[in-house]
Amino acid sequence: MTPNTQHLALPFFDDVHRALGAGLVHWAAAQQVDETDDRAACREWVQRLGDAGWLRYCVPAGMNGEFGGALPKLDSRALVILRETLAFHSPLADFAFAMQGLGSGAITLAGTPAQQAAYLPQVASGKKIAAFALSEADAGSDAGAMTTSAVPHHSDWVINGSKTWISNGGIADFYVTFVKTDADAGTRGITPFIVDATTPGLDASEHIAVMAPHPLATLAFSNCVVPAASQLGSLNDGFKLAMQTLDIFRASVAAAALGMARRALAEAVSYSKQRRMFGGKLSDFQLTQAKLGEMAALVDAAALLTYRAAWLRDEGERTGHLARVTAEAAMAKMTATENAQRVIDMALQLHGGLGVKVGSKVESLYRDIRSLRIYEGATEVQQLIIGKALIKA
Ligand code: COS
Repeated sequence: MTPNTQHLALPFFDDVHRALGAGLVHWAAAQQVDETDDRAACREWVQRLGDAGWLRYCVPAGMNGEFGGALPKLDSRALVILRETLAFHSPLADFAFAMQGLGSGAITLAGTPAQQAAYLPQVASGKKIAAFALSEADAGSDAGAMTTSAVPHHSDWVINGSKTWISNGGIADFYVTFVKTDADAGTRGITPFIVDATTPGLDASEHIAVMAPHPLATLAFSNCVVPAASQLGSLNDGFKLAMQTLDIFRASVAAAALGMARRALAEAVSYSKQRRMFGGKLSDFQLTQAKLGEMAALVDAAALLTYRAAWLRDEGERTGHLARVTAEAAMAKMTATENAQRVIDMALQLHGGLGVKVGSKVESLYRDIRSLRIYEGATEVQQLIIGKALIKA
């Protein structure tokens, strides 16, 4: 099944996005990856996405193309098109793509030229798998409450503590890890470090199994020594960097949800046109038409908010007036993930018994979508962000 690409004609997009979308649709439709083992499948997807050049959209090009990116800067609309299209085909392919961007995002935003040169080209080619380590058992929505710490030791830092729900945990080559460098300063005492997976004192072997397969692990840091050169950005300024990274990727989570919702709608339309019932087709009934109409409107509402958030950020980069797009990204993430859950549920209902049969597309989408309403800021966090922005304005 191939997605409709009419939305690429919207004025949010440029010709570069339209060409990207058209090429990607054909590539994605031709890919078949056995996803029985999520870790092996994720590695396979990273390799394929790297070989095909799609991961080049996860990093910027650099002044002379030295970082390997496809475009001069991280382009939110390209990320949106890639995630939407990949998620339509395989939520795991989308996940593999997205984590390369999220995991390296803080290096793109605040890395030194040496850090960028060491990591970004490898992320763009798929030779290194990236991860973003922010959450802890008692610091999920309240990210500032983290307790994993780094203390200076000679010219190094020593990390102790634990991170959890880390996507790509156990298969990543490096973890951008946010830790407390001033225990009493709350969100103003956090610094990220790039921790290579082979660093002694880092254990990523505790895998977490979730309802829709996706590599996740808990990371244990036990006197894990990292060099001063692995510090990312200014000391104690890491919370803002984490939030800036999320500002970019939250709109892309919205796009992933949108891709899944578009797939569910396409499956529902196709099924309702062939399913025989009461002497006609399922699509003949007004109840079915009303449901499909509602689903299409939920999808388009999500799409417009998602494209607006991405366009606003790109426009800020282009004009040099990069205002915060936190509230717009939050609206997109909240609406697209919540709407996708409803659309997928309605698609499943239209499939009747087949909808809950293991192996049917709507059954796997039903499981795939659920975590998107939680990760990278739960719906309730997005509501809080939007509300706070309104009060501040
Ligand atoms: N860009 C730049 N700076 C930002 C920012 C953003 N998007 N969001 C917050 N900040 C800054 C604030 O301006 C504030 O700066 P000052 O200390 O200079 O005043 C600082 O960061 C703290 O902000 P705030 O007071 O809003 O922080 P809170 O502790 O209240 O937390 C929420 C805010 C809940 C929004 C934040 O913790 C959050 O996003 N949590 C969810 C985390 C998440 O997504 N986890 C999933 C991880 S990835 S799977």
